[in-house]
Amino acid sequence: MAKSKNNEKVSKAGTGSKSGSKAGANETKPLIGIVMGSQSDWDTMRNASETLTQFGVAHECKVISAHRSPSLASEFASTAEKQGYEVIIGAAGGAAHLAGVLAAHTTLPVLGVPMRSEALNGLDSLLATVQMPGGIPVATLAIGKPGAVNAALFAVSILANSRPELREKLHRFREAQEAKIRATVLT
Ligand code: RP5
Repeated sequence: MAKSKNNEKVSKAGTGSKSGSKAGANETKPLIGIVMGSQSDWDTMRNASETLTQFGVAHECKVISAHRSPSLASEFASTAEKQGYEVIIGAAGGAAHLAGVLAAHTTLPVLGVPMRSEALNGLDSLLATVQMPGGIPVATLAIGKPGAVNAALFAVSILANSRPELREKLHRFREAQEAKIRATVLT
């Protein structure tokens, strides 16, 4: 993955062809923005990035803090649609308002991933992310690594609505998971 600025990583993997007017074209512009509140979230959120890479989905990872860099947060989210993003993943821990703040500035789908925190083991992050008042939705995933992986998978299923090749990859992913379970022998 290329590093473009201090706080950004860009994956240029294409998704293959997109249905509609762009059929057959490789999509190398980031479709998913993975935004996290701190560098300390990266160990968890790299799992989201790796999952998107596995599906060949171009994405960008950034550190943006809702409270330490509030204007950057609003600038990113309010221009995300114009920049071509289709889904934003927002990850934060503690008083985890990042996903909600991003969602306040865009109508793109925002998926929230609560980080495991030191003080309350992520329960604080979960409640802060999930309890959005009606009107500004944040679809919240599980705490930590499973949430990071599932946010990426959820983002892929959103993109797959208009990209048959991604839908096919999701089917193959599920089949591989099932085959692994079926082949499990307890010793
Ligand atoms: C949140 O505070 C971040 O998302 C992170 O999970 C948590 C702790 O941040 P650091 O103090 O490690 O930078 O804003």
